[in-house]
Amino acid sequence: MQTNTDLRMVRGACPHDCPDTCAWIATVERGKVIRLQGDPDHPPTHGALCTKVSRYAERTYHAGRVLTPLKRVGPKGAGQFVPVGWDEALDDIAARLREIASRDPEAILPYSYAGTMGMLQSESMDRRFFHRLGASLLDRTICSNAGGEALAGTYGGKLGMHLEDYAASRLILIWGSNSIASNLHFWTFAQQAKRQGARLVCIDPRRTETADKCHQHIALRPGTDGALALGLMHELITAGLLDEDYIARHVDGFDALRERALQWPAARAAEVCGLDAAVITALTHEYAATRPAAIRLNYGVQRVRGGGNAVRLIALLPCLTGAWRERGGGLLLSSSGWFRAFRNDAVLQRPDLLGDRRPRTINMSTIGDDLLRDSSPAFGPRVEAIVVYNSNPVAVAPDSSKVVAGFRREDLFTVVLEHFLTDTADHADYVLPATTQLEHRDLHTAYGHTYVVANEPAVAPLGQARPNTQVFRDLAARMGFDEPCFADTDEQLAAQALQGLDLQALRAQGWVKLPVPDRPFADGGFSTPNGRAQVAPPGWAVPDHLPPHESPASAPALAARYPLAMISPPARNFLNSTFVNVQSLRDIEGEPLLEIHPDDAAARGIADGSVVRVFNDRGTYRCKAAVSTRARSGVVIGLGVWWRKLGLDGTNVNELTSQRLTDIGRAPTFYDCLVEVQPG
Ligand SMILES: Nc1nc2c(c(=O)[nH]1)N[C@H]1C(S)=C(S)[C@@H](COP(=O)(O)OP(=O)(O)OC[C@H]3O[C@@H](n4cnc5c(=O)[nH]c(N)nc54)[C@H](O)[C@@H]3O)O[C@H]1N2
Ligand SMILES: Nc1nc2c(c(=O)[nH]1)N[C@H]1C(S)=C(S)[C@@H](COP(=O)(O)OP(=O)(O)OC[C@H]3O[C@@H](n4cnc5c(=O)[nH]c(N)nc54)[C@H](O)[C@@H]3O)O[C@H]1N2
Ligand code: SF4
Ligand SMILES: [Mo]
Repeated sequence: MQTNTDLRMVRGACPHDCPDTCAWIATVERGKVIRLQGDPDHPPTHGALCTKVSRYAERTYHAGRVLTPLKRVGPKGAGQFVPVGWDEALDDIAARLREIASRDPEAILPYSYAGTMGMLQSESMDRRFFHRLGASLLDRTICSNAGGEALAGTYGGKLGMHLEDYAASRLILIWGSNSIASNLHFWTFAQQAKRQGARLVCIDPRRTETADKCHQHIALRPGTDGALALGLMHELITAGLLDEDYIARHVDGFDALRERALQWPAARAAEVCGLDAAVITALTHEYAATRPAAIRLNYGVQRVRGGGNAVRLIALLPCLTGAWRERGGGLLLSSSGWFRAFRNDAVLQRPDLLGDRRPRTINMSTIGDDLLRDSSPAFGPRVEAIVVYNSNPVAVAPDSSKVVAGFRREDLFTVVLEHFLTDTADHADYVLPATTQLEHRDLHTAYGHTYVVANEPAVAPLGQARPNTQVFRDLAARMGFDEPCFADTDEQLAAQALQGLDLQALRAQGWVKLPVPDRPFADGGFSTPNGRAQVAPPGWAVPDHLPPHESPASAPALAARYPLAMISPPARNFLNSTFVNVQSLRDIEGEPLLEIHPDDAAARGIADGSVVRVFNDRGTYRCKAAVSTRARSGVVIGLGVWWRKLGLDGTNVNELTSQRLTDIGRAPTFYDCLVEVQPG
């Protein structure tokens, strides 16, 4: 787009790990981005970016940007570096990786997540490089795997309602989601529905800003959503509120589910959830009687031991009432599965470059333990090199004292591609300066809507920053990888990335909607092999409520010592640990806080604003207390994810979280964490 000679408008996509994947328009004046706004024509974005990404230019031109390659000069983890040239850095990195690979390429581990979700900068040339090298594979479980696998087992894919259709709902259960903070553009549609008379019900242990704006807030105990879903099913069954026709035609395994649900009268579920039974009964009748009724399920429910089972149970609710029949009825957890047929992942990522090799897989959620493991027949070789990009594991991975100990290993060779000196970059041997979304090309699919969004570079790379793709291209050349795919430019990668879509429309308007059917499961047609929703896919048990790893029910001795359940959901003005260093946003969030209910605070002599010690067997974290009824009693909340180095003692909430995994999906259990709190 062109307006006049001084100002240029460039179309792009928000790269962040957020369901909304907004389309943006950057205004560029003399080579500098002076303004970023939401695309008014892109239906999900609706012309508005969230507060944090409106500051993306502030982040991009931040004085702390890493703009040259840096080489470590101080002790591991001290963050002391000197600038070096790209050739020196890449030659040395390639030599080190070649030397390790000559002994065993599996001693090299890529570690990446969704700092950018772009198909190019997040999963293209990097994957080709590590596949060709034969490095260890990474199981990318840290966010959505429990719920994602659960949903795929139930519906056959990560599939759900159209975002826009929530405007037509008459009842919306916002379940495990602080939508105003983390899914703002869904909230816009929920508000439309509300203005037309819809009721909004928020199911969340914390009284979030979203809960404040809903008609009803159901503050259950963390990790008890499976019990709540079973309590609802019990009432649906016993009160005769099922859509028998929908179940008979479109659900497999209902008899076993009925048997399970009949063990969960409202009183039992209420006891587990810490609710009144009448709340569960009333919600059941409202859910069954209101048409259309929608659920916006989000990942907040699945960061506990039983998270996978809970998602399976909740995902079955709209199948039991036939809520899928109407536009505005059904459920959305993730829409990413709709993109599968249109993404050429195998072409971009080239798993065939592995040849016959089948490297071991390391779970990113247990990186704390895995960096500390010695070689063994079961584990394979000790990790000797780690290449981190699009992620900040030292801040975001659970049980961080272990993660830090791993990254401090003198014998671990660490390369970090980054914008800033994060907690992880501080531990690098080399930090390589990465471009931001304003400086590189990319293509984005989404997990909260069904549009592909393209990103054009708005400005030239700042300083010596390079796109991730270019770094892996350059490393491949130095490693002697001479397959033609390592020469593909970003333009060529973009041309390979998608199929079956109107790419001309994508280029012209910056986004294109997938041809997803209207009311996708109105008449069944799930993506399972037989088209029916599955209560229990082959090899899976009938879903049930599984108490958290750490709860009075499952670990009474532990609960006696650590009686408070801690959850650590995202702060509104940060994106995981991104933006924590943007001053204007940090000013809004203030400082790391622990929300604690007035009764729990009084019992411990804790005053609002005073410093507290939060601790368990894994560690201690000090921060200030916010005495507040946002926390229900028995639950404390540490909004995340702060940079460790900005914390009082150089730690953050993940000092306390555990590496134990979920029932399904090998995912972390961040919200399954007992602690005690004391003044100090
Ligand atoms: N502003 C902002 N937006 C973000 C992010 C961010 O860090 N900041 N992170 C992004 C990422 S990576 C993701 S995965 C998504 C996450 O998206 P969501 O999973 O929707 O995350 P939250 O909005 O924090 O919602 C989680 C909510 O679940 C609640 N919760 C915690 N435990 C339980 C429980 O056991 N049961 C129930 N019912 N609720 C529970 C928390 O109190 C919180 O309010 O958001 C994305 N968007
Ligand atoms: N206690 C607790 N811990 C959590 C969570 C929680 O709710 N509670 N949430 C978890 C969840 S849902 C997630 S998804 C993970 C997220 O964990 P991560 O994916 O590690 O997310 P971020 O902390 O945002 O770190 C992303 C980093 O990528 C960098 N980056 C961005 N774009 C680029 C790029 O183009 N190139 C390069 N080289 N780097 C780039 C950013 O500067 C940033 O430092 O955290 C998890 N950790
Ligand atoms: S973080 Fe989410 S809401 Fe904010 S601009 Fe990006 S996609 Fe939109
Ligand atoms: Mo996430």
